[in-house]
Amino acid sequence: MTTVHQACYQLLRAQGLTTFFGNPGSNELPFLKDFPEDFRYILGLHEGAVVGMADGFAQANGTPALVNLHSAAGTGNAMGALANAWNSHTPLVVTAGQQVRAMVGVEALLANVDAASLPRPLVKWSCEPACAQEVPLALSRAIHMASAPASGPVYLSVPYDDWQQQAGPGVEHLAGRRVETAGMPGPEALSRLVRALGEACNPMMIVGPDVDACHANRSAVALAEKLAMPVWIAPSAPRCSFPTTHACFRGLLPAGIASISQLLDGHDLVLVVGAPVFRYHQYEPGDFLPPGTRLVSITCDINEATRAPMGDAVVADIAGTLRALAEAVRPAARPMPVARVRPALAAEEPGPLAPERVFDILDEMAPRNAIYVNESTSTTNILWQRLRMTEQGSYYFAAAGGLGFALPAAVGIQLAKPERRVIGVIGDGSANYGIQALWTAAQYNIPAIFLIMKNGTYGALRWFAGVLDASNVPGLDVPGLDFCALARGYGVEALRADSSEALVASLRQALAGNRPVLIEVETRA
Ligand code: TZD
Ligand code: CA
Repeated sequence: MTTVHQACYQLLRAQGLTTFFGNPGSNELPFLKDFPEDFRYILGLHEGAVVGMADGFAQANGTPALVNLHSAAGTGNAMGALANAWNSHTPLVVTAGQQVRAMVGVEALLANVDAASLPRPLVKWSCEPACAQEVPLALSRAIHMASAPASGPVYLSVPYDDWQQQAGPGVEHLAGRRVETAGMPGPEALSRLVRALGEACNPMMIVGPDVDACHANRSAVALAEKLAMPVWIAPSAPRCSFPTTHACFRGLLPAGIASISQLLDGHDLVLVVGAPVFRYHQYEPGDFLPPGTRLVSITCDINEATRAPMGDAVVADIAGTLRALAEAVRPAARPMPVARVRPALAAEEPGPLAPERVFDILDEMAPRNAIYVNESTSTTNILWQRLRMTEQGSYYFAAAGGLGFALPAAVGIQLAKPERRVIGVIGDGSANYGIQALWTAAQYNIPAIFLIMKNGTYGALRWFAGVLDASNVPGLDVPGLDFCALARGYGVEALRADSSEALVASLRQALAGNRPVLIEVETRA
C-alpha cells in the first residue's frame, strides 16, 4: 500500500524538489515525519526569511523551490515575501499544514480557516484538496502550475491526517509527468516584429527581469548589437538582464511616467522585453509615450501584457523569441552607441563613507562574477552606476519593493550557486525585516557576505518625503542598531568598517574565507 506521504515524496523526488525551506509547527509534523535522507530541510527562524531564502534559491536555479509553512500564522508571516515572489515570477510551491480534518470546522487552535483564500492574490493557484486521496494530484498540479509561464508562487494546504491515508489507485502516474508549454510567436507575428525593428530609424530596447530569468541576456546583447540600439533596464529592476559594461548599455530607467516618457522621446520604436510596462513607482503624471514613439513588448505574462496602459504586446517565450529576432533582423547601418563614461572614482573624505566610495571599493574587490543582492534602497542608482555586472544572474532586488528580501535571498542564492560569491548590500533599515536568515547562513555554513550600509535612517523615505512634500514625518530614523552584535548573536562572524581601509581589509578577509560574514559600514546619509 502506498500512503499519501510516500506518494508525495516520490513525486517531489521525481520532479527534483528535494530541498525544503520551512519553519515547522504541529500541523506539519506528519508531513515531515520519516524525512527521507535524500531530501534536505533548510530551517528558517521566521517565515518571511523562509520564503525570502526560497525565492532567492528558486530564482537562481530557475526551477521551483519547496516551502513548508505553519498554517495561517506562518502563512501570514510570509505574505510580504510572497508579494515579492509573485512580482518576480518566482516558481514557489508553498505548502502549509492544516489542522486535522475533524477539527477544521470547529476552528480548533491552528486551524487555517478558508486556507485557499488566505494567500490570494499573491499566488497563481491555491488549493486545499477535498480529500486525502487528492493530495498527490494537488501537489503535482501545484508544481506544474508554479513552473508554467508566467511562473509564480502557488499554495497548498494539507490537513495533517491526510499524510497517513492510503493513496488512490494509479497515483504512480503523477511522479514522472511533464507539462510543457510552447510559446513561440507564429511566423506572422515574428515577421511583423522583425519588420518593425528593421524599419525603425532609432529603436531602443528596454530589458526586464524575465530576460535574465530565462537566460537570454546573450540574445539581448546580440539583438542590441545587430540593431546598434541603446538598451535600458526596466524601472524598479529586480534583476540585471544586460551587461552594464556593454557599449549599448544606458542604465536603469527612472520609475516615473513623465521621466520615462522623456527618455523615450526621439525613438520611433521601443522594444520592451521581459518586463511589465512599466513598474512605475513615484507618481509623475504625464503621457505614457512621447508623440511618434511606438512601443512593443514581449512578455511571458498575460497579466503584464493586458494591464499595460500603452503599446502592443506579444505574449511568448522570451528566450526563443529574442533568439529568433537576433537571428532574423538585418544588421543596421547605424554606428554603435558609444559606451557610457563610468563615473570618476569617489574621493576619500573624513567621516562616514560616501555610498559611492563603498561601491567603488566593492567593484574593485569583488570577483567579476559576484552576485549582488540589493536592498540598500537610497543607493540603488549609485549601485547601477558603479558596479560592473556582466554575467547572467548577477543582481537581485525585491520585485514588489517589499523589504526583507535581500538578506534571506542572498542566503538562498548562495545555496543555489556555491561556485559564485554572493554579496548582499543591505540598508540598516532593510536588514531588520529578514535578519533571522543570518542564523540559517551560520548553521548551514552558507558563505554569503552581508554588507550593511549603516546611515542611521530610512534614507529612501527621506527622499520620498521630499517628493511628496511631506515634512515633519515621524519614524524615519533607526539609530542605536548594532549589526555586529546581532550577527554574532545569530552565529555569524562580524566586522565593522569605519573607513575605506577598514572596508578594504574586511572585504579581503570575508572574500578569502568560506564562511558567512557580516560587514557593518558606516555610510553618509
Ligand atoms: N516595510 C516593508 C516590508 N517594505 C517597505 N518597502 C517599507 C516598509 C517602506 N520602506 C521603503 O520602501 S524604503 C524604506 C522603507 C522603510 C527604508 C529602507 O531603509 P534602509 O535603506 O536603511 O534599508 P536606505 O538606503 O537608508 O533608504
Ligand atoms: Ca538606512
